[in-house]
Amino acid sequence: MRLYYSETPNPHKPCAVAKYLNLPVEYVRIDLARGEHKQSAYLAVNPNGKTPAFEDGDVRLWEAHAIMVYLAHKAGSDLWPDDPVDQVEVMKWLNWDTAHFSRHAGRLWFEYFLKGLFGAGEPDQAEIDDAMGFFRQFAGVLNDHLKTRDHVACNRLTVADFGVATFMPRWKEARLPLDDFPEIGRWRDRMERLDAWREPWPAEYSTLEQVK
Ligand SMILES: N[C@@H](CCC(=O)N[C@@H](CS)C(=O)NCC(=O)O)C(=O)O
Repeated sequence: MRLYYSETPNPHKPCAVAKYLNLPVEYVRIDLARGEHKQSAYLAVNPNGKTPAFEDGDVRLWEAHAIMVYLAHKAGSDLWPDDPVDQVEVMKWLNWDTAHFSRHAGRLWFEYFLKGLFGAGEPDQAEIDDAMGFFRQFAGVLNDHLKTRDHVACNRLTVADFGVATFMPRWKEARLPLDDFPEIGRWRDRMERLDAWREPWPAEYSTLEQVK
Protein backbone atom coordinates (compact mmCIF):
# COMPACT_ATOMS: atom_id res chain seq x y z
CA MET A 1 0.00 0.00 0.00
CA ARG A 2 1.34 3.35 -1.00
CA LEU A 3 -0.11 6.63 0.28
CA TYR A 4 0.85 9.84 -1.50
CA TYR A 5 0.47 12.85 0.77
CA SER A 6 1.43 16.43 1.45
CA GLU A 7 1.25 18.07 4.89
CA THR A 8 -2.09 19.72 4.09
CA PRO A 9 -5.74 19.31 5.20
CA ASN A 10 -7.03 16.57 2.88
CA PRO A 11 -4.08 14.15 3.25
CA HIS A 12 -4.31 14.72 7.02
CA LYS A 13 -7.34 12.39 7.07
CA PRO A 14 -5.97 9.17 5.48
CA CYS A 15 -2.54 9.71 7.06
CA ALA A 16 -4.19 9.88 10.49
CA VAL A 17 -6.31 6.79 9.80
CA ALA A 18 -3.31 4.80 8.50
CA LYS A 19 -1.34 5.75 11.62
CA TYR A 20 -4.26 5.10 13.97
CA LEU A 21 -4.65 1.62 12.47
CA ASN A 22 -0.91 0.95 12.40
CA LEU A 23 -1.11 -0.10 8.76
CA PRO A 24 2.04 -1.03 6.82
CA VAL A 25 1.79 1.87 4.40
CA GLU A 26 4.62 3.22 2.28
CA TYR A 27 4.30 6.99 2.41
CA VAL A 28 5.29 9.07 -0.59
CA ARG A 29 5.68 12.77 0.12
CA ILE A 30 4.52 15.03 -2.69
CA ASP A 31 6.13 18.45 -2.60
CA LEU A 32 3.38 20.86 -3.62
CA ALA A 33 5.75 23.83 -3.48
CA ARG A 34 7.87 22.18 -6.18
CA GLY A 35 4.78 21.34 -8.24
CA GLU A 36 5.28 17.59 -7.98
CA HIS A 37 1.50 17.09 -7.98
CA LYS A 38 1.41 18.39 -11.56
CA GLN A 39 4.22 16.15 -12.84
CA SER A 40 3.27 13.34 -15.22
CA ALA A 41 4.56 10.67 -12.83
CA TYR A 42 2.02 11.84 -10.23
CA LEU A 43 -0.78 12.63 -12.68
CA ALA A 44 -0.58 8.96 -13.70
CA VAL A 45 -1.64 8.12 -10.13
CA ASN A 46 -4.10 10.98 -9.63
CA PRO A 47 -5.10 12.79 -12.85
CA ASN A 48 -6.68 15.53 -10.72
CA GLY A 49 -3.22 16.66 -9.66
CA LYS A 50 -4.18 16.77 -5.99
CA THR A 51 -3.15 15.02 -2.78
CA PRO A 52 -3.83 12.51 -1.31
CA ALA A 53 -3.72 9.49 -3.63
CA PHE A 54 -3.34 5.81 -2.94
CA GLU A 55 -2.28 2.54 -4.58
CA ASP A 56 -2.71 -1.03 -3.41
CA GLY A 57 -1.88 -3.51 -6.15
CA ASP A 58 -4.31 -2.74 -8.96
CA VAL A 59 -6.43 -0.50 -6.75
CA ARG A 60 -5.82 3.18 -7.40
CA LEU A 61 -7.72 5.77 -5.42
CA TRP A 62 -8.02 9.47 -4.98
CA GLU A 63 -10.35 11.40 -2.64
CA ALA A 64 -9.34 11.46 1.02
CA HIS A 65 -12.66 10.03 2.22
CA ALA A 66 -12.54 7.06 -0.17
CA ILE A 67 -8.97 6.30 0.90
CA MET A 68 -9.94 6.38 4.60
CA VAL A 69 -12.79 3.95 3.98
CA TYR A 70 -10.49 1.60 2.03
CA LEU A 71 -7.87 1.65 4.81
CA ALA A 72 -10.41 0.99 7.55
CA HIS A 73 -12.05 -1.81 5.55
CA LYS A 74 -8.68 -3.36 4.74
CA ALA A 75 -7.74 -3.35 8.43
CA GLY A 76 -11.10 -4.88 9.40
CA SER A 77 -11.57 -1.87 11.68
CA ASP A 78 -14.93 -0.61 12.89
CA LEU A 79 -13.84 2.90 11.91
CA TRP A 80 -15.80 1.75 8.87
CA PRO A 81 -18.88 -0.07 10.21
CA ASP A 82 -20.08 -3.49 9.02
CA ASP A 83 -23.74 -2.64 9.26
CA PRO A 84 -25.12 -1.14 5.99
CA VAL A 85 -27.32 1.36 7.82
CA ASP A 86 -24.31 2.54 9.84
CA GLN A 87 -22.25 2.73 6.64
CA VAL A 88 -24.85 5.02 5.11
CA GLU A 89 -24.83 7.15 8.27
CA VAL A 90 -21.05 7.56 7.96
CA MET A 91 -21.37 8.37 4.25
CA LYS A 92 -24.01 10.97 5.01
CA TRP A 93 -21.59 12.88 7.23
CA LEU A 94 -18.63 12.49 4.85
CA ASN A 95 -20.69 13.86 1.97
CA TRP A 96 -22.07 16.63 4.16
CA ASP A 97 -18.53 17.53 5.12
CA THR A 98 -17.35 17.80 1.51
CA ALA A 99 -20.40 19.75 0.37
CA HIS A 100 -20.82 22.05 3.35
CA PHE A 101 -18.73 21.99 6.51
CA SER A 102 -15.10 21.63 5.40
CA ARG A 103 -15.90 23.32 2.11
CA HIS A 104 -16.68 26.65 3.76
CA ALA A 105 -14.08 26.20 6.52
CA GLY A 106 -11.56 25.64 3.72
CA ARG A 107 -12.60 28.86 2.00
CA LEU A 108 -11.90 30.73 5.24
CA TRP A 109 -8.57 28.96 5.71
CA PHE A 110 -7.63 29.98 2.18
CA GLU A 111 -8.55 33.63 2.69
CA TYR A 112 -7.11 34.08 6.17
CA PHE A 113 -4.08 31.80 6.01
CA LEU A 114 -3.02 30.34 2.65
CA LYS A 115 -3.16 33.60 0.73
CA GLY A 116 -0.75 35.15 3.19
CA LEU A 117 1.52 32.13 3.09
CA PHE A 118 1.81 32.35 -0.69
CA GLY A 119 1.77 36.12 -0.97
CA ALA A 120 -1.46 35.79 -2.96
CA GLY A 121 -2.92 39.10 -1.90
CA GLU A 122 -5.15 40.39 0.87
CA PRO A 123 -8.14 38.43 2.19
CA ASP A 124 -11.26 39.15 0.14
CA GLN A 125 -13.90 40.44 2.56
CA ALA A 126 -16.88 39.56 0.34
CA GLU A 127 -15.60 35.97 0.04
CA ILE A 128 -15.03 35.81 3.81
CA ASP A 129 -18.54 37.10 4.57
CA ASP A 130 -20.10 34.58 2.20
CA ALA A 131 -18.05 31.64 3.52
CA MET A 132 -18.60 32.66 7.16
CA GLY A 133 -22.37 32.76 6.67
CA PHE A 134 -22.39 29.22 5.34
CA PHE A 135 -19.88 28.02 7.93
CA ARG A 136 -22.09 29.30 10.75
CA GLN A 137 -25.16 27.65 9.23
CA PHE A 138 -23.56 24.21 8.99
CA ALA A 139 -21.57 24.49 12.22
CA GLY A 140 -24.95 25.03 13.89
CA VAL A 141 -26.13 21.67 12.55
CA LEU A 142 -23.03 19.85 13.83
CA ASN A 143 -23.10 21.66 17.18
CA ASP A 144 -26.73 20.63 17.80
CA HIS A 145 -25.94 17.06 16.75
CA LEU A 146 -23.01 16.83 19.18
CA LYS A 147 -25.06 18.07 22.15
CA THR A 148 -26.09 14.50 22.87
CA ARG A 149 -23.14 12.65 21.30
CA ASP A 150 -19.38 12.32 21.61
CA HIS A 151 -18.86 11.36 17.97
CA VAL A 152 -20.15 12.38 14.55
CA ALA A 153 -21.75 9.05 13.58
CA CYS A 154 -22.83 5.73 15.11
CA ASN A 155 -22.03 6.86 18.68
CA ARG A 156 -18.38 5.83 18.35
CA LEU A 157 -15.23 6.85 16.56
CA THR A 158 -15.55 6.32 12.79
CA VAL A 159 -13.96 7.71 9.65
CA ALA A 160 -16.73 10.34 9.81
CA ASP A 161 -14.87 11.97 12.73
CA PHE A 162 -11.59 11.94 10.79
CA GLY A 163 -13.36 13.46 7.78
CA VAL A 164 -15.40 16.19 9.43
CA ALA A 165 -12.49 17.25 11.70
CA THR A 166 -10.22 18.29 8.82
CA PHE A 167 -10.10 21.98 9.65
CA MET A 168 -10.35 21.60 13.42
CA PRO A 169 -6.53 21.62 13.95
CA ARG A 170 -6.49 24.69 11.70
CA TRP A 171 -9.37 26.54 13.34
CA LYS A 172 -7.24 29.44 14.54
CA GLU A 173 -5.59 29.90 11.13
CA ALA A 174 -9.04 29.83 9.50
CA ARG A 175 -10.50 32.05 12.26
CA LEU A 176 -13.39 29.64 12.70
CA PRO A 177 -15.75 31.07 15.35
CA LEU A 178 -15.74 27.89 17.44
CA ASP A 179 -16.30 29.80 20.68
CA ASP A 180 -19.88 30.15 19.43
CA PHE A 181 -20.14 26.38 18.90
CA PRO A 182 -18.97 24.84 22.20
CA GLU A 183 -20.00 21.26 21.39
CA ILE A 184 -17.77 21.34 18.31
CA GLY A 185 -14.96 22.65 20.50
CA ARG A 186 -15.48 19.77 22.93
CA TRP A 187 -15.34 17.21 20.08
CA ARG A 188 -12.30 18.95 18.52
CA ASP A 189 -10.48 18.63 21.86
CA ARG A 190 -11.35 14.93 22.04
CA MET A 191 -9.96 14.39 18.53
CA GLU A 192 -6.77 16.20 19.58
CA ARG A 193 -6.25 13.57 22.26
CA LEU A 194 -5.71 10.95 19.53
CA ASP A 195 -1.98 10.81 18.83
CA ALA A 196 -2.59 9.83 15.20
CA TRP A 197 -4.86 12.84 14.64
CA ARG A 198 -2.56 15.30 16.39
CA GLU A 199 0.53 14.04 14.56
CA PRO A 200 -0.57 12.28 11.36
CA TRP A 201 2.60 12.75 9.34
CA PRO A 202 4.99 9.80 8.93
CA ALA A 203 8.51 9.90 10.36
CA GLU A 204 9.80 8.18 7.23
CA TYR A 205 8.73 8.62 3.65
CA SER A 206 9.85 8.17 0.07
CA THR A 207 9.93 10.91 -2.52
CA LEU A 208 8.18 10.83 -5.89
CA GLU A 209 11.55 10.57 -7.61
CA GLN A 210 12.38 7.47 -5.59
CA VAL A 211 9.20 5.57 -6.46
CA LYS A 212 8.53 6.58 -10.10
N1 LIG B 1 -11.52 16.31 -2.81
C1 LIG B 1 -10.09 16.04 -2.69
C2 LIG B 1 -9.37 17.37 -2.50
C3 LIG B 1 -7.88 17.22 -2.65
C4 LIG B 1 -7.17 18.56 -2.52
O1 LIG B 1 -7.74 19.62 -2.81
N2 LIG B 1 -5.92 18.49 -2.06
C5 LIG B 1 -5.10 19.68 -1.94
C6 LIG B 1 -4.23 19.55 -0.69
S1 LIG B 1 -5.23 19.64 0.80
C7 LIG B 1 -4.17 19.80 -3.12
O2 LIG B 1 -3.63 18.82 -3.57
N3 LIG B 1 -3.97 21.03 -3.61
C8 LIG B 1 -3.05 21.29 -4.67
C9 LIG B 1 -3.71 21.91 -5.86
O3 LIG B 1 -4.95 21.95 -5.92
O4 LIG B 1 -2.98 22.38 -6.72
C10 LIG B 1 -9.83 15.07 -1.55
O5 LIG B 1 -10.61 15.06 -0.60
O6 LIG B 1 -8.86 14.30 -1.59
